[in-house]
Amino acid sequence: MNIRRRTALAAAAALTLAAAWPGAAFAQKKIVLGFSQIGAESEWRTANTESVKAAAKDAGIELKFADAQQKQENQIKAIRSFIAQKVDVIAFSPVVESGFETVLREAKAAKIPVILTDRAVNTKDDSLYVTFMGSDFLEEGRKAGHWLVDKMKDQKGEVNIVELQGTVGSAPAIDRKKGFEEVIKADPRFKVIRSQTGDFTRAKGKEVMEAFLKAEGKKINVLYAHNDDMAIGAIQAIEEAGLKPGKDIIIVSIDAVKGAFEAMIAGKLNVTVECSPLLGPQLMQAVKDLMAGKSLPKRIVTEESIFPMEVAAKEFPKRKY
Ligand code: GYE
Repeated sequence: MNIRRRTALAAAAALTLAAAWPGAAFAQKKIVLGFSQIGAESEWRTANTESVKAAAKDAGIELKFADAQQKQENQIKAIRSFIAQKVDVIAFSPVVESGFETVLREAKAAKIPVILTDRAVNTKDDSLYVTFMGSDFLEEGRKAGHWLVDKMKDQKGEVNIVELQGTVGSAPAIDRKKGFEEVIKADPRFKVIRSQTGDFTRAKGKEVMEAFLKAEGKKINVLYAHNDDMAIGAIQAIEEAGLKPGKDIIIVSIDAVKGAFEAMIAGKLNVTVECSPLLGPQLMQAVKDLMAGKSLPKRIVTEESIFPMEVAAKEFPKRKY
């Protein structure tokens, strides 16, 4: 019997034994997953990181975790290092949509499957990743728009909106803007009078809202923030300007993190559209399925809801992030 055949037989025997006695000395080698996280820019992101780490632990998957501090170059470096370390699977949440093709090709050439979590890339070659799991950001933007249109239905006159966009070039910023516009453009009373990025952070959200207030003052009827953190930062700016957030300015945001529920209970935020960061368990399941040779759907969409201020106190105790 040649060596290759003998090795194959031994491996098959080890697998059978490992299946019969999980945890026995023959136990299979741990799956190694390289995960490149965007950063720690928001409450959402922190919850996402915790979910991924906890789920890897529960699944017995060895996680190599890299934080890119919101920089694409760091993500590319991390992915290259995962390729060099020959991890079994790479997963990452791309900070922006474009510019990842080269490194994705390198992973493909090294035969390491890539799973996109949370954010998408805008490549035409979808053979560069196995699946994309995460929310439908367009739909989130639409939900925010529909809520606002309904809220304002009895109001006369113009509805002047200021918009705090997420990270420039990121999938959630692009799609949340688009989905919202799609809905509000049906009514000419709705106007986005200022729109600028707050990079998904509280500090930037506050800073940009201060500038909006300086420029437009009491003209502002509505703030649409692409995430709760920026809305929370903006709430501070609005209060410091002597106005009442949630009353003088209606505030619509996205994520539904605990901080948003606290703001809603305090009457300062009117509504938040849910975007779940708890992607860890389904990511680990996908990694295991892949390693077991199963094929995955190209798109796995997270199911989500919307929470207006009126239900905040009742929902708060049930929130997991
Ligand atoms: O909404 C925001 C975070 O990509 C969906 O990133 C995510 C977004 C989330 O920083 O809070």
